[in-house]
Amino acid sequence: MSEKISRRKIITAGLATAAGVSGLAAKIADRYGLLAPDSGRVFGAGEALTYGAQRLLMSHHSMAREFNRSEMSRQTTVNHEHPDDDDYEGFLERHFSDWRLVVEGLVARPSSFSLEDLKGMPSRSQITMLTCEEGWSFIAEWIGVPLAHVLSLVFPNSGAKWVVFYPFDDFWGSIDMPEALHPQTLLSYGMNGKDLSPDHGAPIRLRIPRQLGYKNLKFLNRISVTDDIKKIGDGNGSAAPEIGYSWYAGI
Ligand SMILES: Nc1nc2c(c(=O)[nH]1)N[C@H]1C(S)=C(S)[C@@H](COP(=O)(O)O)O[C@H]1N2
Ligand SMILES: [Mo]
Repeated sequence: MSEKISRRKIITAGLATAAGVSGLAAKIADRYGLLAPDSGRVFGAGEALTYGAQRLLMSHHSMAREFNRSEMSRQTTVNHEHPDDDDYEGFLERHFSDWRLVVEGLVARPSSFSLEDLKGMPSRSQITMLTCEEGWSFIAEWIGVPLAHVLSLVFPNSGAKWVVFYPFDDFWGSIDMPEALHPQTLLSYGMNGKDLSPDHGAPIRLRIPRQLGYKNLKFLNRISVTDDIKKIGDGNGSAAPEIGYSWYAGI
């Protein structure tokens, strides 16, 4: 762990020095797809370098740690309860029987899937840690369908670079394709042997154990694939930068 951190620091420092000298690092980072969407902001240069350094260090297949059953937390924590929203409350009352996840954008076959459809797809269970940026965490078992599988059903265009998530609240967000196709990135419908509770994100949430809690978007409604993240919202890739958190939240 400490070895990884020091390697990361060295690379970040290297890129930072290059940036300080010529501003070339950002150009190179952009050229190789290593620039985070919010890199134009105040903390932008640093964010670009963190994201870039992690992308250089980690192959797409480096895995978040998975735990044993005996290491699961006795209690789970909720941060941000389910939305106080008429549409959401309606779906909840009807046990999401008429809810459908819309998957659209730069794809050959825009589709929508019911909760039953999603539960019928190949599933993956993983015992991982959810870590909130506020300083708490818990270990639980999440089950869901790999996002990669759902994407394979809609045929993203070869130019597709980002996957954007729209929940029932305003906390929209996005991830890049390597993260979207990672085997541990799930559209999760169950936690600790039960359906996801509303406060933990029903009907489905993004469960992305390689990134901090706030990237794990709950209460999903729609997913869109795009090649141009700058056109969405204020162009920073998610609602998080608007409240001071970086777009990229790799652990
Ligand atoms: N749609 C939506 N997703 C969200 C949030 C939110 O406010 N809205 N909060 C995030 C934050 S900050 C954290 S730490 C986790 C918490 O997940 P949990 O409530 O299941 O512990 O959800 C994330 N996903
Ligand atoms: Mo969080």
